[in-house]
Amino acid sequence: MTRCGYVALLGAANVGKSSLANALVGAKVAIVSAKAQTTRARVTGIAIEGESQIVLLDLPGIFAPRRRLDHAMVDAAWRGVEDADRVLLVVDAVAGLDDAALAAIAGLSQRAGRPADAVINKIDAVKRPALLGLAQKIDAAGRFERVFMVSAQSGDGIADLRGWLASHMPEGPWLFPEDQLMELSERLFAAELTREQIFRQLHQELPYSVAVTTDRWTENADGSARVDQTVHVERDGQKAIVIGAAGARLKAIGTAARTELTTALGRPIHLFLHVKVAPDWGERPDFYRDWGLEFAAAGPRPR
Ligand SMILES: Nc1nc2c(ncn2[C@@H]2O[C@H](COP(=O)(O)OP(=O)(O)OP(=O)(O)O)[C@@H](O)[C@H]2O)c(=O)[nH]1
Ligand SMILES: [Mg+2]
Repeated sequence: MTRCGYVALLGAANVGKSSLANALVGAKVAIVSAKAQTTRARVTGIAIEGESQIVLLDLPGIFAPRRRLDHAMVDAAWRGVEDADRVLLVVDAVAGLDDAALAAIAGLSQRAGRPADAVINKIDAVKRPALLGLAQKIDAAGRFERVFMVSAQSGDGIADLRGWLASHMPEGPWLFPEDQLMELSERLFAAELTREQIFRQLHQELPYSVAVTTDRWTENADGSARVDQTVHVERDGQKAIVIGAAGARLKAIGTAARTELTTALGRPIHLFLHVKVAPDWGERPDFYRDWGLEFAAAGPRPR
């Protein structure tokens, strides 16, 4: 008898949802950075435990949206919850139940009927007594079957959580081949790895003004591939920062992204980055469509 089901990772921004998805899968499927709102759209990672396939929906965080993209991100998070068999509310052990965490719990309580557990992540960063108080508060919400304590970073508690999820997946055939780790295309995954470096290497508001697309993917006879991507920025000044003095920043971004992509795909990749000013990318439906985001999530708005 096999089991297979969808598990949505819900929570505030930056609590470690993507890190947790990677830890549960045992491979990098989702990008991670120290900045909030790194994840912009649903990323599907696939974990296997015994006879169970656990399809993890890593989602954008819940936050107060302002731009059109923000609205589409929060909308994607709630749609992910609605598409899942089970929900994991992820809470940051350090941040605790802040406004965004409470908003996630409130929204989840409105969506009754779907079983949910809570996960306190980053337990490596706090002392034990603080954890117990937080676990009690989460438990008092009355919405969660179990409250787990884990560290996606150290791996502490991950095997327990995976085992629990595996035994609570609905009975049924596996939806993905055994060796498949994610549902994202190579082109989109490659764009994500470049955006991850932009979130890691550039600061203040700049990463939020950037989108990355893979424009061409050319297979070479020797098994390597040439990948051409565009880094879209909103203003000229941002283009200069992304490129950096004598092209140094763009080179560092490209080198790090290429290394990650080569490792993930297990073959040499030649990555070429182009930077383009596209002031309106956040208002262009094609950017949303590629990522499965709802362009009109916030309804039509005057420009
Ligand atoms: N100390 C510690 N840090 C962690 C742990 N898990 C994640 N982090 C860090 O928390 C930050 C955010 O991690 P992400 O996985 O990107 O968080 P997220 O919830 O997916 O964030 P968004 O996509 O922006 O909503 C990164 O700097 C991670 O390295 C953990 O178990 N312990
Ligand atoms: Mg994330």
